[in-house]
Amino acid sequence: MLRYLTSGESHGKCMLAILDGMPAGLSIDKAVIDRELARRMVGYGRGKRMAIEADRVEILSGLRKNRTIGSPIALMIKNADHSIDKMPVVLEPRPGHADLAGALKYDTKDIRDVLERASARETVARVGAGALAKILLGEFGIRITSHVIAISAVTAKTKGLGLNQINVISEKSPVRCADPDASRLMCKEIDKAASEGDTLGGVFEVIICGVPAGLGSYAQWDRRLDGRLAMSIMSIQAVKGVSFGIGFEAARRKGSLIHDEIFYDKRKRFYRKTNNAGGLEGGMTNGEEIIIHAVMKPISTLKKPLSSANIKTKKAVSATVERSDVCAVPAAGVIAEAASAIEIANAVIEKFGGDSIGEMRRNFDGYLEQIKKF
Ligand code: EPS
Repeated sequence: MLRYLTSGESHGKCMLAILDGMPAGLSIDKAVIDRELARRMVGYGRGKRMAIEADRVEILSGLRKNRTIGSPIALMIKNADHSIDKMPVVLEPRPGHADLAGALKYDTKDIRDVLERASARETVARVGAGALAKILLGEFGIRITSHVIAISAVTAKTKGLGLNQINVISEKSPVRCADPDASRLMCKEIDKAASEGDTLGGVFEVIICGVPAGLGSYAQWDRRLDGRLAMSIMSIQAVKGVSFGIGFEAARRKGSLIHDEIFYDKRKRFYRKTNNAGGLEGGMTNGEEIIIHAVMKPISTLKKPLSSANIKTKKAVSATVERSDVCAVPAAGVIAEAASAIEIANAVIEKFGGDSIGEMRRNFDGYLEQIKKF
């Protein structure tokens, strides 16, 4: 079983992740983790914090000579801005943030205690752990990518683009969008929102390819892989919805117009011409690409704040204004890649055993043979 915990406050000393359950014998290149951390930092609409930080991982445990040994792996990413004890008291909760519910729940008179951990800074630790999961998946030819398909009302047109084109174009785009025209409009919308003291949300797509059929299971509710993936992505700060394949559009179409018909060819074996299911049927992968869409709400720190009530005086006030981002949808896609990498890696370990990479490879190759002969 692959599991992880994160620790750390936004302005504490560092962010930490412990990933437990990685097989032994896997080579880990620290530069690969740093590359993922760097991808999370960029994106048009990010705030001033990203100019302060230069996120780099330190691997504290779990490796010998850059190889996994079956031990839990501890990662640390230092915060350049670590002023937690000097940060001012916060009394005016932001609508949409964890501020008020968190203060009530943990019985604190300083919302700073809440926002320091609720902050999306936490995701730097998830991206670190996810990068390790991606390295493991790479051994089995499984690749994960993401791109932004909408920011506010601007929607990208990416129909007909292959995975490599999506990758190349979106990695060059300031908003990680594979449609250059939409990219420009998205940046304009972000500028407009910034000048109005507002924030913007959007939708991103995660694509997972090279996944064999049969990961996850219908046998028990908590083994359904779509459920696990949805939980891991829903738990990303500000994500409000997750769907697979054609998602909510399924409500409008008849069964005959949505289910992906099955064909057989001696060379291709079982295959589909469509992928409306998004690669998952019965809580299991079906061998097609996994397609996930998720919506991120606009960030709740507004430069032109909404109405609130002071938790000490109880008087009507404007919500607190913190340094923040105008739009973080491009970063959210990278975080969702990491979150889904951990879930897919967990399912791979579950199916193919996880003590050593050699054992996993034998089991994986044997299973592919079994499918071939089916
Ligand atoms: C973030 C760090 C935070 C914010 C943002 C994401 O840094 P600071 O609060 O010091 O500016 O930029 O977090 C939020 C928007 C939030 O609501 O928590 C990061 O590292 O991603």
